[in-house]
Amino acid sequence: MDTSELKAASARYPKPPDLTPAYGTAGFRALADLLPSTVFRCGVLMVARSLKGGGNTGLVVTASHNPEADNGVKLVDPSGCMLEQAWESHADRLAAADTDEVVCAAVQELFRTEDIPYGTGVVMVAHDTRPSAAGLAAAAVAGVIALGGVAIPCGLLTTPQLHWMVRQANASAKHDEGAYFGALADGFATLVGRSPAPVQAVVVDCANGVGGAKLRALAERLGPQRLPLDVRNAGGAACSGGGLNDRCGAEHVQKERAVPIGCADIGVGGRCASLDGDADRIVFWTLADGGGMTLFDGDRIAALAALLVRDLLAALPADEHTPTVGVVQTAYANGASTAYLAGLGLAVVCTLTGVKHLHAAAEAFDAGIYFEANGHGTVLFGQRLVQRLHELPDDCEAARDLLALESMVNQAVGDALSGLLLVEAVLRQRGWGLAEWGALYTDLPSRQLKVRVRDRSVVRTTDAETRTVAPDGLQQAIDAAVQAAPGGRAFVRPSGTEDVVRVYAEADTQPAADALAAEVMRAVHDLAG
Ligand code: 16G
Ligand code: ZN
Repeated sequence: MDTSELKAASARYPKPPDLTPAYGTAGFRALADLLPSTVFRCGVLMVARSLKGGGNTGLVVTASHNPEADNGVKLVDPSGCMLEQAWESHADRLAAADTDEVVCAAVQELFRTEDIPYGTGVVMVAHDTRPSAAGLAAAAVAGVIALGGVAIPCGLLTTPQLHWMVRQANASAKHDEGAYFGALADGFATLVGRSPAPVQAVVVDCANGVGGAKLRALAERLGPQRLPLDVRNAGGAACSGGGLNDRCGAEHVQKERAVPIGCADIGVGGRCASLDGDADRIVFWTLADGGGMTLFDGDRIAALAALLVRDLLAALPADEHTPTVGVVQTAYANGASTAYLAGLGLAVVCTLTGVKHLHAAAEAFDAGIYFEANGHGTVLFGQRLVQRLHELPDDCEAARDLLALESMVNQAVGDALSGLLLVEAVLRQRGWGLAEWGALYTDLPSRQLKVRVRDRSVVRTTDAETRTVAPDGLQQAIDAAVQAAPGGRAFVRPSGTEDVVRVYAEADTQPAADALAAEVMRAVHDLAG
């Protein structure tokens, strides 16, 4: 393999000497200024992945809900899903190479160990709205070209849009942005039928990110008569004082339970939603009578999705194979939501945090619903079920609705725009408002805290992060604290995206949940600090 071109190109993207980038929960993230070498090398990597997987791959420059000065890169496999986990170590090795020679050696080693055929890999490259994003996307393109690949510049896209496009492209299906909006809008139109649109527009806080412009385009495609939307914090000229993810967006709303900026005029009971900076998460919220916020998080979206899927599958004609349905959550799912889903008679599975883990577990079902409490999730339909739905007669309404759902809900990854339509469709079909949605179950009071420690990797977990195996004594301390709290549950895990250990606690009352979280935090300080 002649690596002279790669070496010369790599020299134009030198790695800062002290930087050892690590592929985190969903890719690389750092201050944007530190990232050109990492992104260049990811471009190189995704050419190799394309050659190995025999299809287009994708790369999107974004740091999701992180502050505007940060950036990052998310990598898309030929399936449209996130990069195969076995390749994360290849990404680490390449990103951490100290010299251009080591970069070339790492690439040669990769081709050898993975037995990659030589050829022309194709990488679709997109980016979010960060000021640093276009420059970093150019670094990715340079990386693609340096390994003899073809880069398809896709410009400004939400992360889920790029995942969707890669998946469609490799299925030789239409994969332009118009096709994406069409899939979502047509699916929604079928699901809501002729039922009248709500009088009150849904207010959507777009975190001043890429979701703003994309939601506007989707709204236009849907038409106000189908779904009236009031788009806020759309970025650019419509930016209401804050920058990207600054005091707004899904992460802010879910973690702080605070009304986003630009939404101060929202009245009690208004139906609102917040996206994150790259529009792969959505949570709903409203203002309660006393002024407090009521949050409708990913767990609650999963409950609506589960009701819809369960009922539609039950309405299909009997078949010798009854489709399996499962809901996948993480340890962060509120205990009340887990109990509710189990009560519906559905399989409920708990996995590690991070979409890649939930997605993989959901694929085991004919219909797999997964949502993280933070609002990232989707509904996956297996091949066998989709084929059966296509074979059923045209007048089978349940089959028609399920196929509409499959088209509306991004099959590659969680998508805030799909999530918005999913919630609206289910509420509309049932004639429900937020009150009925909220009444499905009552959340157990919970508290999340972060602890800064010297080295968060000393905390090691097992059983889908619900228990710790290190450091010594920590799990015993957590068990003792949980025992003392009525209805208590608590766990800790090292964050995959921030230099902190996260603490989660829930209990029968808010003071008890707060006290349990504080007690567990103390134990982390004492034993892992
Ligand atoms: C990333 C993950 C998200 C996870 C979060 C956990 C994807 C696309 N995103 O944002 O799923 O909930 O990390 O962050 O996988 P943490 O490790 O800092 O708690
Ligand atoms: Zn995101």
